[in-house]
Amino acid sequence: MPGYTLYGAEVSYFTGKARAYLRWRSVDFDEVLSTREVFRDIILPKVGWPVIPVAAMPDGEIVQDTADIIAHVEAREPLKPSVQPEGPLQRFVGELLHLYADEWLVIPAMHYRWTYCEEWAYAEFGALSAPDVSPAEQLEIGRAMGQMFRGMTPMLGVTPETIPGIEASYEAFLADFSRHLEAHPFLLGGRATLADFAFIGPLYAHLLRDPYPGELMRRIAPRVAEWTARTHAGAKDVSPLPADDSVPETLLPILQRQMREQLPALQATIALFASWLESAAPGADLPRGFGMIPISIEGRTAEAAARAFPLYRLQGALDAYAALDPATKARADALLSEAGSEVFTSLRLPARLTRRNYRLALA
Ligand SMILES: N[C@@H](CCC(=O)N[C@@H](CS)C(=O)NCC(=O)O)C(=O)O
Repeated sequence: MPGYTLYGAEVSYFTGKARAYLRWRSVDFDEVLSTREVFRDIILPKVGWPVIPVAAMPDGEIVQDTADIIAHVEAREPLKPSVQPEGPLQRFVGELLHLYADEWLVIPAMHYRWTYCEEWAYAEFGALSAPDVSPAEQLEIGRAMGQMFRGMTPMLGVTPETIPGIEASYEAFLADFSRHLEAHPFLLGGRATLADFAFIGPLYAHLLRDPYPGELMRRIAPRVAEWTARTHAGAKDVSPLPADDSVPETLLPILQRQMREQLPALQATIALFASWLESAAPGADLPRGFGMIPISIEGRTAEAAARAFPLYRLQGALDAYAALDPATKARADALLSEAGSEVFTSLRLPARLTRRNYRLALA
């Protein structure tokens, strides 16, 4: 039986997430570098816009968005254990961490790459895009491509004012995650789950592999560097997750940071989404952003784009919360209260979101 194909690159955040998952799942897959030709011949004609990773299923179906790629592979490969934790509380916490890794740790990931590794990143982008041309030509191609990504950093709220806050927050996150890893091989316990692969997004391609943050991580958080390399290599499970659906206490500081930093940004984005909805046609595609919102990281504030996609990952976490039975919901509420956010339980999306034609749309 033919296997899966993953179109992507080492330098890409979300390719790392999909690659680590496929390795852990032990399915037969080839990775194809997303060169200019692959964008022209496969990604743009099938997906309609330039994005990686893209996966081809064994029957040729093309899937984009890492959560959809993972869900499609899970549905086709009824292997145990599932990438999702067995316990509903564990599953909910896993979706919160998924939201944090995909849509908030992107801030330090982009900051460290584009503030400290700009020229290096241009060379990397050029080498993947046009592997057969000279290094000088690669640099030119990489510069044109990379400048688009570099240009996204102010939109994420990376500014001279916030940079000290972003660095303080990231270093504190590394310390918290290191303490967690002293007690547990993976986020929810003895085996890898969806949240681990989501963490690989920022932590592998940008924060371990890029030279400046890679040196920083190895120096101040060697346990996180070891976890990142191990999980990216295929995450050998050590033991099942706790059967009582418990969640490691050492995750609390990470959840507290998420609730403090990311939740207010999500709340502000929901308010702008609600205004946008007033004049949106049923089933409309969502814009990439709804305007600007304030963000605050370790007391440093800036305006950032109110990005639409985080609302889709938030919907995943809200769905996992809504699926809890009353007793488990009470445990989730206690955890959220310890994490400093009772607000989460009252968050509502004013409309349901879906993916249609590889884009985010109103359901
Ligand atoms: N939510 C998407 C995000 C994919 C994504 O943002 N990929 C980056 C590279 S790591 C990209 O190609 N971005 C292009 C763009 O956003 O225009 C996923 O999970 O697959």
